[in-house]
Amino acid sequence: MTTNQPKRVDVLIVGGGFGGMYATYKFREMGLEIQSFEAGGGLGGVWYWNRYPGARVDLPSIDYSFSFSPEIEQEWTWSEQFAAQPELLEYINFVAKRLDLNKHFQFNTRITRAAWDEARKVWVLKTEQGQVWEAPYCIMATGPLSVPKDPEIPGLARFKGELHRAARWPHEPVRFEGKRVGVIGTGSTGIQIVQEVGKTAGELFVFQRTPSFTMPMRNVPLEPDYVAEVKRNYAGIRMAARNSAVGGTRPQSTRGFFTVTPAQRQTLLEDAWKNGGLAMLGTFSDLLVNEEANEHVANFVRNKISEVVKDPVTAEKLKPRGYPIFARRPCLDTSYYETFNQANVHLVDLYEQPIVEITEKGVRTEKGEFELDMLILATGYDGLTGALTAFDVVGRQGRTVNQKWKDGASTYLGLMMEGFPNLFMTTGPTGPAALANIIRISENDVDWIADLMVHMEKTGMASAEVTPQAEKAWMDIVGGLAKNSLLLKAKTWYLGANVKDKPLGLTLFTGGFHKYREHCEAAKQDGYRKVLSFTARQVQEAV
Ligand code: NA7
Repeated sequence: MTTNQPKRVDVLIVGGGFGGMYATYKFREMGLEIQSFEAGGGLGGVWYWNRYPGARVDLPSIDYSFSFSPEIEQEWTWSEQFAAQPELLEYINFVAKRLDLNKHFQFNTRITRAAWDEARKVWVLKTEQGQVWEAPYCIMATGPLSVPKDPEIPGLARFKGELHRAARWPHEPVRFEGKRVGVIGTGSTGIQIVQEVGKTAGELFVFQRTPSFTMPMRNVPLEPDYVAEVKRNYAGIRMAARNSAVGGTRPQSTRGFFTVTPAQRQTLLEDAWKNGGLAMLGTFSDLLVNEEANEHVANFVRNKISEVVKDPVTAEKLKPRGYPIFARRPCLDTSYYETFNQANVHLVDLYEQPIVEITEKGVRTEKGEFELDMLILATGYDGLTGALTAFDVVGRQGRTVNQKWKDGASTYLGLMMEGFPNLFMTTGPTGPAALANIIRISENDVDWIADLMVHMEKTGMASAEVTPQAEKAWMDIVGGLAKNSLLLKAKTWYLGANVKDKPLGLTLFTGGFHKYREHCEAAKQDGYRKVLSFTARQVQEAV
C-alpha cells in the first residue's frame, strides 16, 4: 500500500507474540476482517528478538504452549522440559503455518500513533511507513517485556568493540572464542548468557550490580512415554493450569512455613532444590507475605551458593542481600554459580566499584578500566507499561495513555482503560502478567475480548468503555492485595523501579491467575452493565 488513504477492517492487532497470534486466529475464526502488525521480521515477540546464547523459557514447555487447539497439542512434540529459544521459535512458526497466520501480519512495521475517533467510533492507526488503518476495535498485544532498556551509563556509543543487546540479538552466529567479553546485567537474561558464554569466551567479565537468587532448572529431555501421557491428558493439564495461581501445573502449597518443624522445612527445601524449576516457590504458601519465612528460604539458597562457589569472596559477592527472595523474578540456571569456578570468568562487583562510563575500549569503573572485545547488555526492559507509553495512544478528548498513567498505570483487569473505548490490551498492566503463565493469560484475555465483541454485535453497540468506578474498584483490589506483598520490597521492573522517573508502584494483580479469571468472568454478568458503558450503533449513526 503506498497511499495515505485509510484502509478499514474490523479489528487492528498490534504485536505478533503469543497474544497477537491468538487474537489474529480467534477474530479471523469469528469471521472478522483483521489486520495485524509486528515490528519484528517474524512472529514470536520476545522469542523472535531474544536469540542470545542460552535463551530458554523458565516454565515447563508443556505449560508454555497454546491450549486452544487440541490438534496442535497432538501434532507438536516438545523435546525438553524447558525449551530453548530456537525450539520455541520453531513451535511459534509451526503454529503460524498450521493456522496460516502470517498472511494477516504486516511485519517490520511499527505503529507510531493510535487515536480514537469519537465521532466515527473507530481507532485510527499510523504505521512508521505512513500508512493509515482504521477499525472499530484495536487490540494492543504489545507484551509486558517488549521495550528493552539500555543502561543509563555515559559513553555507550563510544565503544569500538562488538556491542550486543540481549533483546536485539543478531540473527547471524556470534563467536566468543578467544575474546574478552563483558556482560552488564545479572537478571534472568544475564544469568542465562553468562553460563553459556562462559563456556567459550577467552575471558568473561560479569558486571553485577544487584545479585539475583537463582535456582537449578534441572532441565531434562522429555521421554516419549511422558510425552504420550501428556498428550492423552492435555485437557486435564489445561484445566488444572487455568485453575491455578500461576497458570501452570507447578505444585502449590497451602502449608505455612512455620507450621512444620525446622527439620521438615529443610527436607522440603532440599527436595524442591533437587526437583528444580520453580519448585522452591511452591514449598510454602506464605513466602511472599511472611518476611521471616522468606529470609529462611533466602538463607537456604545463600548456603547453596557457598557449597558451589569455591572462592569464598566471590561466593559472598554472589549472595543476594537486602531484599526478599522471589521479590525479584526468581531465576533458573543450569550452571550459573559453577561458572564462577572457571579461571576465565571474573565477577566485577559494582557495589564495590560502580561503572563510571563506557569507553572506546571497554568499561571503566571507579577502580579501573576493563578492556573488552565485546560488550553484552542484559539490562532489562521498560516492563508492563513501556510498550504503550513509547508512542502516542490517544483516547477520548485527546488524552494519551502517557497522560493517563503519569502517576502510575491504571486499567481495568489489565484489559481496558477508562477514556479509551474499544481499545483492549492482552497481558496488560494490573493483570497477572509476569506472575503467571503469559500464554494462559493471553488466551484468557483474547477470549474475554471476543466474548465482549460478540455481545456488542448482538446488542448493536458501537463502543464499550470501562466506567471510572469499575476501573477504580479494580485498582483498589490490585492495590489492596499488593499492600501485603513482599514484591514491594525489591527494586524491580515489577514496580517500575528500573526506569528513571517512572512512577513507582506494583502494577500487577497478585491474587493468582485463577482469581483473576474469576474477576474476568464476573464482569460479564448482567451484560457487562455493572462495569462498562456502551454507545449504541443508532446513536453513532445519528452523529
Ligand atoms: P532484569 O531482571 O530487569 O535485569 C536487568 C539487570 O541489568 C539487573 O541485574 C540490573 O541491575 C542490571 N542493570 C541495569 N542497568 C544497569 C546499570 N546501569 N549498571 C549495572 N547493571 C545494570 O531484566 P532481564 O532481562 O534479566 O529479565 C527480565 C525478565 O525476563 C525476567 O524477569 C523474566 O521474566 C524474563 P539492578 O537490578 O538494576 O541493580
